[in-house]
Amino acid sequence: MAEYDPTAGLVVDRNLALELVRVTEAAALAASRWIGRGDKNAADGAAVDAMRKAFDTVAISGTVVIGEGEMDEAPMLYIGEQIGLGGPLCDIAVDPLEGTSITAKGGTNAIATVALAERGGFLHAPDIYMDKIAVGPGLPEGIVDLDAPVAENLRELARAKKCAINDLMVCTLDRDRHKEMIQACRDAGARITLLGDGDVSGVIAVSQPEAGIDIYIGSGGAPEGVLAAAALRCIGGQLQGRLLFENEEQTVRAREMGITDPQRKYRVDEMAAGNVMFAATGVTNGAMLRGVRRTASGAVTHSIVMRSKSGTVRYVEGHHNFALKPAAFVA
Ligand code: VTB
Ligand code: MG
Ligand code: MG
Repeated sequence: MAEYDPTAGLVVDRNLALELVRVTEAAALAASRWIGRGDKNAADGAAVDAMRKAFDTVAISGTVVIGEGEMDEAPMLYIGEQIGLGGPLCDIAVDPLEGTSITAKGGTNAIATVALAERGGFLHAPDIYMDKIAVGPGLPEGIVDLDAPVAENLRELARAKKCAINDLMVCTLDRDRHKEMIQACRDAGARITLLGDGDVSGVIAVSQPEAGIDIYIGSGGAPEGVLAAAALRCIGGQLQGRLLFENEEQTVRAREMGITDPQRKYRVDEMAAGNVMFAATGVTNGAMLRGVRRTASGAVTHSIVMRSKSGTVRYVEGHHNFALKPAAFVA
């Protein structure tokens, strides 16, 4: 008989985090076959398919709450889908290929990503835009705010970081809708990094000192906001998010998903509460992760995995041997 292990409950937890890496590795490997081939839907489909299969080997009773869409529009990893082998009840947020266009063009920063929370831990964000503002750890709560003018946010941040505004690096998606905000940052004297796609890693960058990003500002996918919040729960940092409703249909849909106050500004712990885990694998090279590299016999993957409970962040380099395990079965 096995000896009594007072940390047994934790062991399940810990192992689950590493299991998630297998899931993101599988999606990244599948997507990597489509890098630069100009077909973002094929890349996305390959990632979704591989991730879905990989979940079949994970010992959870998971419900997809942030997924590929509604049941009638997404065949796999749709919202409400039950996944996993059976095990602890949990909610799952996925973006099997965050950066489909980047992948199709062979650009930078595409990742495969997953987050896990205890049942009820994630905001059930509809697939609409979310306004986001994020800064790294160690700053006073509320130092920046979605409702404050850009110049004021930058001034406060520079003051707290004891630097000049022109030392600050802002990160945002390169979109026409951000024109005014970008101009306001430039007028205030800050520097800016414009991303083609991929605001999950853009937001996470604020909490990675080596990324050199001081603040993320701008609107992107709400599901991506929840995934980024899951990561920040583990590594610290502030993210404020507010859903952006463009029409009545979206408001109604959100109400059905339990969102009663459309104006609400969500903090990290309101988007990703309780015990949370986050994993991502690079598809193409980025500031956070290296992309999938093909070798003569297989591929090398680079992943990050973290847990809110311990705050431990691990980088995992996976060397996959396709002679023993073809890419389709890497999970
Ligand atoms: C962002 C970005 C994603 O969607 O969330 C973005 O991180 C927002 O939508 O990679 P727009 O492209 O319409 O600006 C993606 O680009 C695609 O999911
Ligand atoms: Mg996606
Ligand atoms: Mg996405």
